[in-house]
Amino acid sequence: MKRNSDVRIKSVDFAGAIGQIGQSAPQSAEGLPQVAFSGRSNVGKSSLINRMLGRTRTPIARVSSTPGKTQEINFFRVRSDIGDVALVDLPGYGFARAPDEARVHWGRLIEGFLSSTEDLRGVVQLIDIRHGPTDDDRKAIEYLADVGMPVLFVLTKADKLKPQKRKAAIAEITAGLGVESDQVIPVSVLSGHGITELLAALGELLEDSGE
Ligand SMILES: Nc1nc2c(ncn2[C@@H]2O[C@H](COP(=O)(O)OP(=O)(O)OP(=O)(O)O)[C@@H](O)[C@H]2O)c(=O)[nH]1
Ligand SMILES: [Mg+2]
Repeated sequence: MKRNSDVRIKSVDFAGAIGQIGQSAPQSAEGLPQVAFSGRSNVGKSSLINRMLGRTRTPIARVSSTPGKTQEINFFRVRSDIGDVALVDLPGYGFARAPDEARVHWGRLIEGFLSSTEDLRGVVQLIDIRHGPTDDDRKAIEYLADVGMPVLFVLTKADKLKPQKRKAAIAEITAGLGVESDQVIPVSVLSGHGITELLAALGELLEDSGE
């Protein structure tokens, strides 16, 4: 067994995917509390999941520098000492080259999932630390607030800014979002910065939601 930061991951399996609108979550993820990762395409959702699970060398979630890599809703079943949980890798939005048809499909796929799941305990909303929230991010955040979903904000690619700029960006984005600073976690999958904090915050979220 290996330790990933302070949280011990006991096992990780790919549980399956939702590729079609209205399809239900894979059976082997059924009954597990779910945490979904939301954000624009290329922001780093799949990379973050791999890093959290200690799977950077043998990625379990597919990563690409080409936006639009994740097209399905992928479920990863995790057993860990913060509990058993399904991490849900959502396809990214705001993919500039996506035709309208793909955008509509994306919306209906995500909507179908969100409206059918009773196991979703929270959403990790990813925002690129260099750019702050885009218009699409704001729409996603608004939607999550409207449905009363607990949200943790992760600022990705923190390694791309020098320490001083990073600090300023964190303060600015946190103020702009109007949330508490402990709800905003800067991360880097390259350095591992913020991963311990994120796992701890997820542990708390799962505890608060009765898991
Ligand atoms: N420098 C740096 N690059 C990162 C970091 N996280 C992700 N990346 C890079 O960003 C690109 C996109 O990462 P993905 O994890 O595939 O992004 P995604 O959000 O899953 O994208 P979609 O599947 O298209 O929605 C890849 O080239 C990653 O290597 C980070 O913390 N630092
Ligand atoms: Mg992805």
